[in-house]
Amino acid sequence: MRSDWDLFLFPYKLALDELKVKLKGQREMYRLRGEASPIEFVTGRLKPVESIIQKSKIRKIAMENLEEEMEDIAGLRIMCPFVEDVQEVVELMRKREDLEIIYEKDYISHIKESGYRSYHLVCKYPVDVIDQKYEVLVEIQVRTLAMNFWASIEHSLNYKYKGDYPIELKRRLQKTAKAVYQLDEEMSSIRNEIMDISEQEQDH
Ligand code: 0O2
Ligand code: 0O2
Repeated sequence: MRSDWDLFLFPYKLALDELKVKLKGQREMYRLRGEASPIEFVTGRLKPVESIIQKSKIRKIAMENLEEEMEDIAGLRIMCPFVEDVQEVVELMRKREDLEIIYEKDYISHIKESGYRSYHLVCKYPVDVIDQKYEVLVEIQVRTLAMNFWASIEHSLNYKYKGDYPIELKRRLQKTAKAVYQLDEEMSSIRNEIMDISEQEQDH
């Protein structure tokens, strides 16, 4: 058991704080250029110590291997207005020189059975702490506002069944996920139509 959790978690906290500032900076740049930002807002969370301990037991991760084997101690979430923005944000992340992407999981093309959709990037991010350098793992989840609405509520309902819902509830949650998917599609379609009309007006 570790007794130095605050010390252990500090580089992860620093990584989240730095990345939030950088991503909010990117959003501000879009605004200053008068362009629509693919980033609506950014949140971050450190995994609570109890959750780290619980997950390490379930996944059989030894405490001394947490840094290498637990990928979501630092979690960053980037919310996008439109579904096309998710790919744009992923491209922005791929271009960053301060971030090394280890692997990606596309739960938007490959929707989870629960109905969950999001694009995950597991990355390595370097932080300097006085006389030490760390490379911490950060899990970045990129999703639309609508996907976030669904995932946040489904997550909050999950406490009782831990994902193992009775079939009827599972079916109803899948149905709400489908409605969210249709909402994203329709919003993009409306946006495209408005953009087309604006372009036609400019041509005349
Ligand atoms: P800004 O410039 O308005 O984004 P923090 O440490 O405060 O940066 P934390 O603890 O990681 O953030 O997450 P928190 O406090 O839940 O939310 C982070 C930012 O996302 C806050 O903005 C919130 O206002 C914003 N936010 C959260 N939920 C929503 C939402 O549903 N819609 C919108 N548009 N924004 C949301 P900041 O950081 O204060 O500043
Ligand atoms: P939190 O912090 O409470 O959100 P692992 O990451 O090791 O747990 P796995 O299966 O490889 O395991 O990860 P996965 O499924 O790629 O991503 C895990 C995270 O994605 C979860 O973190 C959730 O944030 C989110 N997620 C995945 N599936 C669902 C789902 O069906 N519903 C919701 N609401 N979120 C989902 P945790 O572990 O829940 O931690």
